[in-house]
Amino acid sequence: MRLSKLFLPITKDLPSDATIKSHQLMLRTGMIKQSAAGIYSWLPLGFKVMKKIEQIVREEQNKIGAQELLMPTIQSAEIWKESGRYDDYGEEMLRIKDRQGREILYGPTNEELITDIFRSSIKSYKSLPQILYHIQWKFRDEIRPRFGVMRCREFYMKDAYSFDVDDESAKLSYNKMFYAYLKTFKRLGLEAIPMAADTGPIGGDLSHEFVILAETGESKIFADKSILKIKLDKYNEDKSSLEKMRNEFSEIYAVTDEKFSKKEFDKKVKKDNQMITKGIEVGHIFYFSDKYSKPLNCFVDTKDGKKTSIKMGSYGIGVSRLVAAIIEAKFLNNKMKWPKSVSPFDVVIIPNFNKNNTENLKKAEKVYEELKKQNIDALLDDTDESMSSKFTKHELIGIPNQIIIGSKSTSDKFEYKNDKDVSSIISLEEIKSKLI
Ligand code: 5CA
Repeated sequence: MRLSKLFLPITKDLPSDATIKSHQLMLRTGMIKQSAAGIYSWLPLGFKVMKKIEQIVREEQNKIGAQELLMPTIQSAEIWKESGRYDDYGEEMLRIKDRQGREILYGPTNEELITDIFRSSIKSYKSLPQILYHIQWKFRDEIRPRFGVMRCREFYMKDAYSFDVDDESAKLSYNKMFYAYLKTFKRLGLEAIPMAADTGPIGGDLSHEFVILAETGESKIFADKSILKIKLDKYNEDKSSLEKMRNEFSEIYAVTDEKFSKKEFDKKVKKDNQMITKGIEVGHIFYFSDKYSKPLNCFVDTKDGKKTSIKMGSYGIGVSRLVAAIIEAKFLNNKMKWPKSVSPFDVVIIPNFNKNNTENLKKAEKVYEELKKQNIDALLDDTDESMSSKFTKHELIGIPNQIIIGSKSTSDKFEYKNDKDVSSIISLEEIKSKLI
């Protein structure tokens, strides 16, 4: 993509409510535009990052055998009345009447709808276990939407639902998801800590929030620092390995606000190992057994000919929130740096040229074409701004690799700067090998 053609409405005008870095940067670089309170349009740069995150989330869900489907954003009120949550959910639910006067709603989550899909088709234990997921917009009429896409009203979420015949097998589904989450966040360049959490309006008694450390986060964290040292590499998807992994995490104290007890914290964690800080909740998983399957009559036949209610869990990741969360976690010294896996472009090519001397631009065009052939997604800065204003702009956008074509480059070597800002003069072949 040529920068001169990219729809990138960079702006200096920030609204007064943009108080945190990610919100400011996403508006400044034209990644998003607010369309109403807590409702945003995703412009090309922001949309590209979100789609990359979505794809990583999808790949890790598929790896544990979860199957993707797509449910609508609009749901009928009927199933929510059946589960008993229609009244309980309160004002966060956006309730609508269609022209026939029928009650419908914009889904804040999908436990009821997925249970309805399941109960009409699955009748026997032989078809279990199953994990289904979708990646879809949700709406919650938050009292105080704030921090841009971090806490908004319309947001993009991956929500998965597991269906098992008994508690033991349901626990395996929970553990698989726990593992998939840790792997997903790692691929996104994030260190997410699983914290024992409250279940709120979703229900159940087993739940973990996945939280990344950030001063601007809204979740309060109380943990033993040693949780940061657990290595995931030694585990795999086998049942026993997953159980060991969960045990290793469970033995270490790490809880959110609602679960916190000072007495227990002081008893279990030595003073110098205590970590009290803030974080951003990027994922949340729940096991609630038959909380929805029972009222919604979702039963299967068991091996010995009896009927049992299906045991269910649900598992969310805030895909749109992650875009902001990654910015909060990675922003350093006034510079933005996207992790390679979700960067909007692999590399930016910055030639130093002007109207009277376009030699470097021509070189840059050649490099751009070469990279394209290798499927390297490059952004070519072909605008005729000064080098210093170009650099400022690219620090803001945060593409982790730069090829600078100016006084330091020769006929076949170019200045290359990596994500750690280390600069070297190397050939295009060498640059390519670093980018692939
Ligand atoms: N049904 C369950 C699991 S699928 C559920 O809805 N869980 S949740 O309420 O915890 O939401 C899942 C994730 O969505 C959260 O961890 C968070 O990352 C994201 N999320 C929730 N509310 C918002 C919001 N208002 N704005 C942006 N992201 C949100």
